[in-house]
Amino acid sequence: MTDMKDRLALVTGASSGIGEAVARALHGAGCRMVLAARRRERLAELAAELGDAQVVALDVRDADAVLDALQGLELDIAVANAGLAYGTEPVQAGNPAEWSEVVDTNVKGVLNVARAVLPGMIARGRGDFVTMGSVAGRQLYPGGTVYCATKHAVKAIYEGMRLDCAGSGVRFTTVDPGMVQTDFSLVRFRGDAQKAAAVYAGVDALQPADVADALLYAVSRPPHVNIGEIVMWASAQASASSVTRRPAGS
Ligand code: NDP
Ligand code: 8X3
Repeated sequence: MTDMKDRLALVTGASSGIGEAVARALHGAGCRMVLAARRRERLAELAAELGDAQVVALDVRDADAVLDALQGLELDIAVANAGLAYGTEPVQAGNPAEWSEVVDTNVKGVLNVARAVLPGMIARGRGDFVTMGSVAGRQLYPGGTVYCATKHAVKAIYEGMRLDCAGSGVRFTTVDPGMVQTDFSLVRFRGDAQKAAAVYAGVDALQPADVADALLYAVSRPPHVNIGEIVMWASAQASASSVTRRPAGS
């Protein structure tokens, strides 16, 4: 493992779930943290707990705000993790306002962060840019068309950035998990806690710390090694649409 001490690391979506766990893991490995998301108070709580983290309240959909907030930072690691889904309705019953939020966050949000931080990394000849993809970027499932389309786009952006930055010294990694127990489903089901809980019923889903552990492995390899793609599943998940659950009550 490469020494992570004092590396400066940005995590978007650090106010919850996977991003929060990634921030804890990177901080635990010695990184100085920049925590970004919209909910400033949640970031402030995490920063207070970590002791020495910088808080950046931003909406990744706002290209100018992202550029203003991030372009001066001398980042060693950037984790473009912020993302969400709404609903499981088929396209023909979809809500264009929700499509816009999901596409703008999951796709343009990654591009906005990349535009802000890659020039500095390229100038310094090093850096890790990590995208939080999903198995939904590799497979489709019923009710997931728009979300899956955004995660397919994230995979394309990961591949494209590797080509755009070839020879620069910047490493690119996409971490693509299956089901992870977070607030993702609560957001997806627009606050319906019962529906959200049903997603994880009877199955040992991946936990945010599992994803953080894999991501930490990738960014802590020696400089000549680039872990490109990490696909990880709960052991009970065979595909994006196949989960084996324990019978109720067992
Ligand atoms: P959470 O809902 O727990 O976290 C989502 C994070 O994204 C929050 O910190 C939220 O912060 C942030 N976020 C959302 N919209 C914006 C925005 N416009 N600007 C800035 N930050 C934003 O879900 P997860 O931790 O599960 O999701 C994190 C990532 O992991 C997402 O990209 C998701 O697609 C991906 N993923 C999730 C899986 C799962 O099963 N949970 C599986 C595979 C991938 P705030 O609201 O404060 O802005
Ligand atoms: C989020 C989890 O199951 O919708 O990527 O693909 S899932």
